[in-house]
Amino acid sequence: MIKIGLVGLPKSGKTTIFNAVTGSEADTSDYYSGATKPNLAIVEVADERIDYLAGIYNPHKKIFATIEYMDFVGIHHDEIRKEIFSGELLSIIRMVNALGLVIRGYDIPGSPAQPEQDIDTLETEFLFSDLAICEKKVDTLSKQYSKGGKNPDTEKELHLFQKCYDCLSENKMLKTIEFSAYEEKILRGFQFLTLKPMFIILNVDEDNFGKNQELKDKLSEKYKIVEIAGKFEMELQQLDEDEAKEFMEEYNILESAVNKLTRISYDTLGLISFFTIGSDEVRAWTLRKGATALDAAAEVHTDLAHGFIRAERFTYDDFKECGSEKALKSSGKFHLEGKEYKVQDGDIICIRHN
Ligand SMILES: Nc1nc2c(ncn2[C@@H]2O[C@H](COP(=O)(O)OP(=O)(O)O)[C@@H](O)[C@H]2O)c(=O)[nH]1
Ligand SMILES: [Mg+2]
Repeated sequence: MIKIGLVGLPKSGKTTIFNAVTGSEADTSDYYSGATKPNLAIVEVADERIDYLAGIYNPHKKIFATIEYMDFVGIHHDEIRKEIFSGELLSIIRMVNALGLVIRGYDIPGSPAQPEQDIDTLETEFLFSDLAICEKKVDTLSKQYSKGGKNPDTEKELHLFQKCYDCLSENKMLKTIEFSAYEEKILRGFQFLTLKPMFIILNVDEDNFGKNQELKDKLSEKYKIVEIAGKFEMELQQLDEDEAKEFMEEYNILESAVNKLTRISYDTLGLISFFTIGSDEVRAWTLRKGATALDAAAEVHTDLAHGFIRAERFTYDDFKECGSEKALKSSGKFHLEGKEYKVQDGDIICIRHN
C-alpha cells in the first residue's frame, strides 16, 4: 500500500489535518499526551467509477483503493532543540513513498504565518539529513579504496556518493540529478528524503480559504499544492454529512480535505487505478503509471502473476458507453493483452492464469 507521511514544523497542523482527513481523534498540541509513535490511518480513495460498477454487478463487497497516512508525532512544542526531526523520526519518515509538507498558513501568537520560510526550513532539514548519510558513505568508501580495495564497484559507488554529496552541498535536492539504472539501484536502499516525491498542504483558517492564489502560484512552480482549512474541517467531523457540506459551502470549500489529499497523492506519485469486477467484489487497485499487466496481476495476487496467461481488458468508459460486457465484445472493445501491456487508468481487468 502507498504510504504518505505528513511532515512539517511543530504546530503547522499536521495532526489536525490527519484528523480531518482520517476521521481520527489523535492528540493535537492542544491536548498533548506525550505519545511518540506516529499516528497511522488507512484512507479510502473515493472513486465514483467503483460506485457505478457496483450498481451494475451488485457484488457482496465493494472495495476502494486505499492510501496510508502517517502523522509523525514530533517534538513537544515547549521543547527547545536545534533539529526539527530526531534521527529516530527521520528513519521512520524514510519509509514513506511521498511526503506531504504541512505548511502553516495561519498566525499563532508571536509567530505570524511565514509559509515560504517554513518550506525553506524543511527543505534544509531534508538536505542536511541526506548530506550526512552521503558524507559518511564517501568517507567509508574512500578509506576502502585507498586501502587497496580498488575494485570497480567501490570506485563507481564512491563516484556516485561524491556526486550526491556535491549536489546536496550546493543546496540542491538529489531528485535534480539524473541517475543511471545502476545508480538508482544502489541508492534505493538509502531512502534519501530529497529523492522522494513531495507536495504541499497549505493549512489555512476558513476565513482565509481561497485567498492565497498569489502564494500558491509562486509555490506551484516547484510543488503541487492543496489548500486545506485543517482545523475547520476537523471540527466538521463532529457534524453529519449534510450539515458539514453546508458549512463548507458557506466558506466556498467545494471539496473535502480527504478527497483533495488523496488526489494530490495520486498526482504526485503518478498513480492510476484499475478495477476488477465480479459478483463477489468490485474493487479498485493502485498502480504506478507505466506499470504492466503483469504488475497488475501481482498486485491482485502473486499466484496470478506466476501463472499469467493473458489479461482480458476493457475500459471503464467503453463499458459505460456499451452498457454490458456482451455489447463490448460485439463492438470490438474487449481486448486480450500480454504481460507487457501498459495498464491505463480506468482499465477493467481479469487475469487469465493457470
Ligand atoms: N487557527 C488555526 N489553528 C490551527 C489550524 N490547524 C491547526 N491549528 C492549531 O494549531 C495547533 C497545532 O496543531 P497540531 O495539529 O497539533 O500541529 P502539529 O504540531 O503540526 O501536529 C493546535 O492548537 C491547533 O488547534 C488552522 O487551520 N487554523
Ligand atoms: Mg502533531
